[in-house]
Amino acid sequence: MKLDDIKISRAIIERFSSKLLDSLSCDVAIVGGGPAGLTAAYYLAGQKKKTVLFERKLSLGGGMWGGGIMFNEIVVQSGGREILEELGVKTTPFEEGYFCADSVEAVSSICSVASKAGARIFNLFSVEDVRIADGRVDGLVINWSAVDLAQLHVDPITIRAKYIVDATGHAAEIANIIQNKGGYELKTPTGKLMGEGPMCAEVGERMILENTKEIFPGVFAAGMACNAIFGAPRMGPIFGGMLMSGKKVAQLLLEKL
Ligand code: 48F
Repeated sequence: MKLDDIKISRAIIERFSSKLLDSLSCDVAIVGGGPAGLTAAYYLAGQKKKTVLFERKLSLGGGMWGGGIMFNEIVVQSGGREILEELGVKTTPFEEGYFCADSVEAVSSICSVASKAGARIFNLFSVEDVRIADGRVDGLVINWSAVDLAQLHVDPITIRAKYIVDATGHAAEIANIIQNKGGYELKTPTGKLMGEGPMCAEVGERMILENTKEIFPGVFAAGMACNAIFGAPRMGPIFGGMLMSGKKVAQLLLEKL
């Protein structure tokens, strides 16, 4: 059989278009493909919820690839270990209560199980705005990341979602858009995006689970974005909180859907 270049092009265009068209309306749209967003996608898609995830970068995994200071090992506590094992990631006990995993194995495994569970994952897409109607977010405004990087003036498109997850990490980009662009109050004690505090693994990891909740009608936070929104400490290269937060947000949304 001779390979036809045009057929290859048509396959990509048709298959991608049908994936994107089928994602224009979904149960949950997750912004950010770091450990928290991917874990949430896995648990939601596994329960047959139509889950779409947008990641700005070429590769998924957010800050997990680099472990700590680019040493590609991650540390988790026992709650994080349970999730890693559920996701098929091998863990190695370090000292009592501390477990390690290879960050490359962790990221690639979580991507794989989330995708195989049925999450529709779109890399190279930036979420640049939200759609707000009747005081509730009901959609996302998306554009090619290349448009953003090249600072081109190209209008985006919109997708509809029953719920949105802000899993954008330290930047808490969706909360920022709601507050700074929309001028709305968030469901924080001050009504504002409170900003993350200095490092403290113990408090940061505890608070992240408390802070995994609805931050605006229709929008939930997961992962580091939670602590950035609620003024809690960062926790550095311990990743159990990210995984547990991703699982918790999925459980909260499963109760609602
Ligand atoms: O930063 P990130 O890994 O967030 P996370 O899942 O995990 C945090 C840890 O990596 C680490 C930590 C551990 O203690 O503190 O930082 O909470 O992943 C966030 C992802 O979201 C993407 C971004 O490129 C990254 O891969 N992202 C951010 N804003 C947007 C976005 C956006 N507007 N549109 C699409 N993707």
